[in-house]
Amino acid sequence: MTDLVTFGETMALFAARRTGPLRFARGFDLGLGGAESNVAIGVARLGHGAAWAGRVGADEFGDLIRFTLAGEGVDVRAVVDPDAPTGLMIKGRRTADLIDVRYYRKNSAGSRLRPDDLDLGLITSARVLHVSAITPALSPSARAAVEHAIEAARAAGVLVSLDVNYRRALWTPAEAGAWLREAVGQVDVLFATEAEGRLITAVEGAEELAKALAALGPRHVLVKFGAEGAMELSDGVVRRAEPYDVTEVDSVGAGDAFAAGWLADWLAGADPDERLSTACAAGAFAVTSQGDWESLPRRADLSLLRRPADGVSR
Ligand code: KDG
Repeated sequence: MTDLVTFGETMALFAARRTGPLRFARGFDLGLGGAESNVAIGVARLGHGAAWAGRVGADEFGDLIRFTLAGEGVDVRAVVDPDAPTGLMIKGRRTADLIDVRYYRKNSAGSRLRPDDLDLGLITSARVLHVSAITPALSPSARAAVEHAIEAARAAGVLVSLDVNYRRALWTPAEAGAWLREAVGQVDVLFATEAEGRLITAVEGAEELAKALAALGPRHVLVKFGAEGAMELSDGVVRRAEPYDVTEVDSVGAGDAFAAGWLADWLAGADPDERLSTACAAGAFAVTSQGDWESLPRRADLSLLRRPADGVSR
């Protein structure tokens, strides 16, 4: 039994060291990234049990993913696929402020995820199932896996959380919108940016959008404004959180960190204001260093953002 179960594709991540066109990058840092495994790491760092399921290739990158996640305390339920490679994500820095992500994931092991890969007993005995709308865009079998897991979790009374995480490299806004409109009625928690929310329902204004999304089913709607903070609509009550003042180095993964912070505090039974604040703090930590998840906070780190005037913690 674990607190949170999530699954999806995690890829080997090559991050260019130099700014400029990718062909001049010369050197790359090797790591890993995947929206759902980023959430699993974030939840584990904040003190809760987190399991991640997915498919990886029988290759060095698959080993990197399995061993790194296990090292972060995540319960890894990976299928090692001998017939497909681990997918790749290449992160370039086109300018100092513009990150350019490319995927090499078509027919990857992760995209071959299927319903049989999931341990339904693990899902139905958890407190939270977290999925992203990246997975249904990967392949018909991956889509079936998400739908199957949501159905099983709902039937067992497990909190179902969905992060839109729209990836235009994988599907069109119309395709994503059609899937999301079906899915949103099956989930308890929805994470979206304003633009992502409008894939589901074309309503202007963040508060009106959140209300329109909540009317479709989710009890908790989280609208993220990036560096401008976030808004939550839960049980008809709107809360807004100001952003933390940090220097942004790499914004990729901030949304996953936000979801991890929110879900960890939901698991902890935190007060809703504190829960939203933890979500924003986790998102803020995520942008402070290179990598999609490396700078995610532990509980003790959260207070560091209320930092001393000289910026030194002793
Ligand atoms: O949010 C960041 C993640 O999504 C990233 O680590 C992986 O982009 C990714 C994807 O599509 O899975």
